[in-house]
Amino acid sequence: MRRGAIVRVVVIALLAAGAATAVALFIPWLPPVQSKEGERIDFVFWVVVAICIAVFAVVAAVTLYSVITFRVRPDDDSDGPPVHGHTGLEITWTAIPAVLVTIIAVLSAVALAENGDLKSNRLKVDVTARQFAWSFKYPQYGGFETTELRLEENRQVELNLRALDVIHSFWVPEFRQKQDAVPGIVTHLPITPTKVGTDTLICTELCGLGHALMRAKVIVMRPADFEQWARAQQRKGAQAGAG
Ligand SMILES: [Cu+2]
Repeated sequence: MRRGAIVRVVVIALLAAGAATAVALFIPWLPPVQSKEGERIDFVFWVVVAICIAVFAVVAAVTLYSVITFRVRPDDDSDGPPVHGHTGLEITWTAIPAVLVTIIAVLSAVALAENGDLKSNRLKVDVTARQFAWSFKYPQYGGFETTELRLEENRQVELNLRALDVIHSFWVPEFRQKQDAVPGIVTHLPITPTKVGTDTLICTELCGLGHALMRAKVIVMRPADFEQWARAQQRKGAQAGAG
């Protein structure tokens, strides 16, 4: 390749990378992340996006340059030159993706392992999914039951999910993770909320006519507020039991 050609390919690649980066950054694709596990997932996601932008830029630049430079002239009916491959190029375009895929695999494995790590001081909540509602039990606080999920800021919760009828799936977009609730088995999901506020739990497995309405409020509270609320619920449950 002549120097002028290389400069042209690089300029097109930079323009393509710039356009793709703008699309990635200036459109709010994801809701704000509000859990530690979600932050790790987002990190892997953005690394993959960056790799995709780089690959896209190279492919777009070589394609556009070739289409413009090597297009056939009018009345040119001759055959193109016979090309039998290029060993150096083939090794390059096999080795680079192998390295990239390995990087993604390692980052994903580390994020998954860290996200599955259970802390000893975790809150435990038994989640029950049924057509078409969620309910939540707090076994560490006398086992009272609610229809909204209340969690503590910066304290890991281990959700133990059960389904009473068909497969449902637990999803809070701000927490990023999804976990199916499957009849007959108990599935688990650790979450560490990082922001006080209210989000929405959405069933993300088509589970019947009321699927679209199968939602519940998720309220992340300051530790002291959560403790106060949980103790109050526990006392109420104990009184109702005694009555
Ligand atoms: Cu459902």
